[in-house]
Amino acid sequence: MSEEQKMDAGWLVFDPDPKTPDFKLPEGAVDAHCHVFGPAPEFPFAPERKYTPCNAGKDQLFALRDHLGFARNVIVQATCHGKDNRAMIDACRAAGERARGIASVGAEITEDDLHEMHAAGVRGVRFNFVKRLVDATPKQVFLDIADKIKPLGWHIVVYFEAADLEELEPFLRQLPTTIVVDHMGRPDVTKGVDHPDFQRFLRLMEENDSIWSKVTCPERLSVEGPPYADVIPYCAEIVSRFPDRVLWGTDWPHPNMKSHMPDDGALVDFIPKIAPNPEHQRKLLVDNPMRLYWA
Ligand code: 0GY
Repeated sequence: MSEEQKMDAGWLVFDPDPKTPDFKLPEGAVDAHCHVFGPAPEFPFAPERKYTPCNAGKDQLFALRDHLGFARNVIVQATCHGKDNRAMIDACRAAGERARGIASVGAEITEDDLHEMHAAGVRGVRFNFVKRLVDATPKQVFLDIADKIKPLGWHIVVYFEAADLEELEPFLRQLPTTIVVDHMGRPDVTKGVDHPDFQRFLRLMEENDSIWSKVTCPERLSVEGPPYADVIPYCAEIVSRFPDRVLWGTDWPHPNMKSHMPDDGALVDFIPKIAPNPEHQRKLLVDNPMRLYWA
């Protein structure tokens, strides 16, 4: 790794030896939220990045996929690579039909670029509103990108924090495609599911069939830490109310985790706690991601 791409001090590296999950994933399960970082010598991190992670390349991701029992991955462009989607696209190509991708693009993206990405397996773009991760982008830029990707049948992944939803809601209602919200819109789990911020998110899903949620990242949202019991009610509420519009993923290699690094096998064991019903498990892990990414 070159000198300027050394990982940040205090950065935790992903667990190299996760447990074999006790929960047996259904046949064809999809890890619908994970990333690749570099490796930096081949795929350098973006100059505008807000953090420098460890290297976590496609071979390590595919080994984790097989170890946990997943059939497929959805690889989401991480902010440390900015709008340079080469590492994600390289991983999608290497996985063949076993991976799909979500890209980050700018206003300059052309139809040809989008078609090339589609051929590699990309099926959506990510709009990020988390202030510690990205500089702000004018909403009109995102709306223009949305118009460009819509004809390909792609969707939009959005990442924001609960307190920002009120301001974002009119914008989200304007987007012309399916919208997938990362990590349930990051509820503050000390506040309870009845808190107005989480209720606002549930109402948005209730009123808009086009809005999906990833019921992901207990390790990121939890205040208590493993086994993340404080996050269960939030995920369980969304899964039981919107079983046809939920996705699950590991979030490997877990960017920006400073308190602890989760065991990815233990994260898989979290699934039956938030989706106890086997039919809901099948929708969450197989039917929903297949419909959105592989149809
Ligand atoms: C996640 C969460 C985070 C980071 C990113 O693209 C990213 O850098 O998504 C975070 O720091 O909360 O989904 O991986």
